[in-house]
Amino acid sequence: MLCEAMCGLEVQVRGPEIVSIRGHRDDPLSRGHICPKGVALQDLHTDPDRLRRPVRREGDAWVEIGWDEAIDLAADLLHGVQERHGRDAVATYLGNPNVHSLGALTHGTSVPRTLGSRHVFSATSVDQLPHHVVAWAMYGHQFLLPVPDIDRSRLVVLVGTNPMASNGSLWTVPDFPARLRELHDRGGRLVVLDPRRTETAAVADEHHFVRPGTDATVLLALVHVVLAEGLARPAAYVDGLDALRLLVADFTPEVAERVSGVAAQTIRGLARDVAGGGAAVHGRMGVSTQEFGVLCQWAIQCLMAVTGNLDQPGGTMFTTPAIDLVGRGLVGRGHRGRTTSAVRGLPEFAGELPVSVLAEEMDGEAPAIRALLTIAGNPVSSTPAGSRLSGRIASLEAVVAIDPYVNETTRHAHVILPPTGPLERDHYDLIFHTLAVRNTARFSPALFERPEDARHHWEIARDLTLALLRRRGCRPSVRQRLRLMASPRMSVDLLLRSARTGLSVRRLSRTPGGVDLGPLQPRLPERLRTPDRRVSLTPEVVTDGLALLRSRLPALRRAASSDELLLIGRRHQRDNNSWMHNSTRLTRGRPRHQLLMHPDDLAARGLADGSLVTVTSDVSSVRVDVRASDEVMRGVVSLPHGYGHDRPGVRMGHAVEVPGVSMNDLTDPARVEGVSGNAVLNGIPVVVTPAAGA
Ligand SMILES: Nc1nc2c(c(=O)[nH]1)N[C@H]1C(S)=C(S)[C@@H](COP(=O)(O)OP(=O)(O)OC[C@H]3O[C@@H](n4cnc5c(=O)[nH]c(N)nc54)[C@H](O)[C@@H]3O)O[C@H]1N2
Ligand SMILES: Nc1nc2c(c(=O)[nH]1)N[C@H]1C(S)=C(S)[C@@H](COP(=O)(O)OP(=O)(O)OC[C@H]3O[C@@H](n4cnc5c(=O)[nH]c(N)nc54)[C@H](O)[C@@H]3O)O[C@H]1N2
Ligand code: SF4
Ligand SMILES: [Mo]
Repeated sequence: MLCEAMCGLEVQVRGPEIVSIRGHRDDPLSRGHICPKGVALQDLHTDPDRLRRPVRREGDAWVEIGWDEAIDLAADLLHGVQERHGRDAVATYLGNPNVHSLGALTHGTSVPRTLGSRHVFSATSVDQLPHHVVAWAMYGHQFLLPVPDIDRSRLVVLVGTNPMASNGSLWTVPDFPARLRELHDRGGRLVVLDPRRTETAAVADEHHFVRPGTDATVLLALVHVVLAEGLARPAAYVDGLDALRLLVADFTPEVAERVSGVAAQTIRGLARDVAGGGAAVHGRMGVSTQEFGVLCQWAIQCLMAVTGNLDQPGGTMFTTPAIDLVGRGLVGRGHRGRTTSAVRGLPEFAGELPVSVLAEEMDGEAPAIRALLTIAGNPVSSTPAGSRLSGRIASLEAVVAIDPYVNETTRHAHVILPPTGPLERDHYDLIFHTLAVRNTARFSPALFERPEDARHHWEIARDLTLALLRRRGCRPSVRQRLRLMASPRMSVDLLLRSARTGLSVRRLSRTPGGVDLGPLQPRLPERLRTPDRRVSLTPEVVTDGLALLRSRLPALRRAASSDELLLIGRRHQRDNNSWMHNSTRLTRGRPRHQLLMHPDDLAARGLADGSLVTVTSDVSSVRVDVRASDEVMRGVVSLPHGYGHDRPGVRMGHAVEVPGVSMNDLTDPARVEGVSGNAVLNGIPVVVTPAAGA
């Protein structure tokens, strides 16, 4: 429940105590795997700093209040702002843990829907928005995201993703290390492209450094080679091969080499290898949260489609989940540009605006946004120019949070509504079964009953929705009432039964490890949601972005030979975005907050390993200790995000010895991906100097 791998866990309890947490051997997907974060659920469960009852802020102090009072206060605050300034004056930000909470998915969105503001934001636009835009443009649905069928692949190519630490993303691949071993045992290979020699690169057969933000040239060159050498063998439902050939004609391996540092020879070899079949190419954070994120995701989809690896065993495939979000229309197909942000005019996608505009919409004499509701989110730590955003949030008329922690953002809240923890609630993974390497289904009933004075996320959402409606003098429709009153368990049961797979909550409860529904199956063209059930390789919304890349090539080429430093992020297996830093289990050992820099770059600046340095971007500067490491390529420095818990009042991060800094104090909201508006979090130009007074 903490990451996308959705491992089945076996928790032994004695009364209210947890005795042990282990991987569940009978889980047909995770096969007994567990990582340190899974074990740390115990620390989360017992953490005294985790809120169990609602709190209201009085100055700098938090006062516990009852649930009725808290819901009323939250509704009064949000409704009051809407009465005074209109519906759009309240913004909602939905954070990452929403996708890991069943109740948040079944009920949570009723609150922003009821608020009816166009200012809805989420962690999607600091993460995977380019994937959704490309899936929508090529396959007709934002959630038609193919995943590498690693269990049958011959070749896996990973670009800007580090599953040894992250356990996979938009790719539910629990126990990646074992699956990689099996790939190797079959004689298969793993190739990694990353500006850092990551934990995944270290176990790969090949690792190539790539200069941050230049992957699009490499990926387009791969497509170029396949088409130029006559290696294309697309399926019959694929259109636009000739148009694609023209579009990528100038993206030769030589052009890519000059800007990215990846040898033309390597690109040619890799293209031929991918074209040989049984190959899956997957790109994640590193190629999503960068300047050309949409072009990167598009090039990867084109590469898979033209080489015939799309929808084939061993290639990239679509799932057949028991609860089919796409097939049953439970998630909309997506749409783009129905509204735009007021200040910069960035387009919405699927009803959300890019979070990079959040702070600017709070600016000025008559700001568009006057109140903020965060649901399982921490935008001050997770989105660009966090410090600046923090200042804006502090001056809002109303701030409400549904969150179990006083984090860098919720410390500004007027009231916090904390939901139950992951071991106190029922769980069925609606999202990640849709992205898994094997079709399975699992229902996990709550391990502990929720305490009398605690509330589930779904109950909070239900009560807040009803309280908001009451203030407007509205009554919920019968359908709305039914939907709000049905527990998540009932919703899942209904969805399972109506899918006619023979599954139900009762049936799944008999097999706690989960039910195996078999390997991934070819699903195209039936599963496509494009009007003509065909795949267009050249959707204009995407290919229009090529002009910008072309115009940036000279600058990228110059930068490649300059001494400019580019900042990239980093995830550690025992970090979890901006939270879980209260767990001693996860934080003990060597500190992990430092800036990594290549020894040559340190020497060139006269900096000593371990010294305190100032890192300055266009937005801000931070002081942090530097660690020499040839893991990062020359010209690249790396900081993890989610650190810097020393802001006043924050009750997260007490287990980390050195608070570190928030990487997002350096990232720049002005730098967004051109098509989607997704934040650019990698490849940030920075200057590193000795810290004054150090
Ligand atoms: N520079 C940089 N920035 C990044 C990234 C990066 O790689 N580099 N990664 C980005 C990515 S991929 C993501 S997803 C975002 C994450 O960004 P966010 O979603 O904004 O932040 P999280 O750190 O996940 O914070 C989640 C909050 O949810 C709360 N929470 C946990 N469980 C629950 C629950 O069950 N219910 C409720 N209501 N609350 C809960 C936690 O207490 C915590 O306060 O960060 C992004 N920011
Ligand atoms: N332990 C742990 N697991 C997690 C999380 C966590 O915080 N901790 N977060 C979860 C979440 S919300 C998500 S979204 C996933 C993310 O899952 P991943 O995408 O696998 O995670 P990252 O470690 O951010 O991997 C991004 C990689 O891109 C590289 N990179 C940076 N810039 C570039 C570039 O320009 N080009 C290329 N080719 N590579 C680049 C980085 O060096 C890094 O290795 O992880 C999930 N799992
Ligand atoms: S890999 Fe992810 S799902 Fe599995 S135990 Fe770790 S945090 Fe949980
Ligand atoms: Mo994420």
